[in-house]
Amino acid sequence: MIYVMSDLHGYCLDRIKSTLERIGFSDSDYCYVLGDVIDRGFEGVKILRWLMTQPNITLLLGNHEAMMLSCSFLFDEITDESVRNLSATQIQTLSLWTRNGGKTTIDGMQAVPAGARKYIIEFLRKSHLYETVSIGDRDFLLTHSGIDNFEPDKKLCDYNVNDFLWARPTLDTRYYDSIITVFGHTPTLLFGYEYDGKPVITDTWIDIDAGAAAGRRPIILRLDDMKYFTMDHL
Ligand SMILES: [Mn+2]
Repeated sequence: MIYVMSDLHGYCLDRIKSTLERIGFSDSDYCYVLGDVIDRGFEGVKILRWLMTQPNITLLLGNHEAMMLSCSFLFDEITDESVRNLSATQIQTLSLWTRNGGKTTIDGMQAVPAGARKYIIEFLRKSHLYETVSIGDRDFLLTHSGIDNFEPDKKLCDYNVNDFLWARPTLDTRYYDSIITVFGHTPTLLFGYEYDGKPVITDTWIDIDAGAAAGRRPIILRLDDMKYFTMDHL
């Protein structure tokens, strides 16, 4: 069976693992994580390192991983001189990331050996922006934020990277008629209090961000039967 989760934002890795165990996630199942595993919470780097070892879990990039990648200049070797030599653009990029909760990830990266940092960055560089999966006769497009500047006939490869990372769909947004677009990024609560802790499911898309960035518990959705599970408590 195929599961999706999103926007873990440094949620406790042990709770993620215990939830997967509780719901019976096995080697023959597959899980996609739709980005934003890092920042705000404390265990983002730990989650990344765990994901790197999971053969049946795939990470797609979120805007937070993209911000981390654009700050990869930080992770080579941090010395007084390298900090003094940051360019104005690098300082701006770094400031955008720290304003978005990047501090916990920077601390997490500093706590791992330089060699391991290199592999984490490599892993993110190889991660994709979207993925398509089919279950029976249903097709799904998985991506972090939905699709900005959406046009039904436009090819996926013709979109701008940021269109998959920073979109803010509304309840009126419609994507493809015959492919369900699944994403996170916008906490479902923002669509109305009735969606608190639940996915939002419309005709053409599903949002699964239950709001871990604001201290809520993430959810895992099983695409085969649309059953969702709330993660174990911290
Ligand atoms: Mn996001």
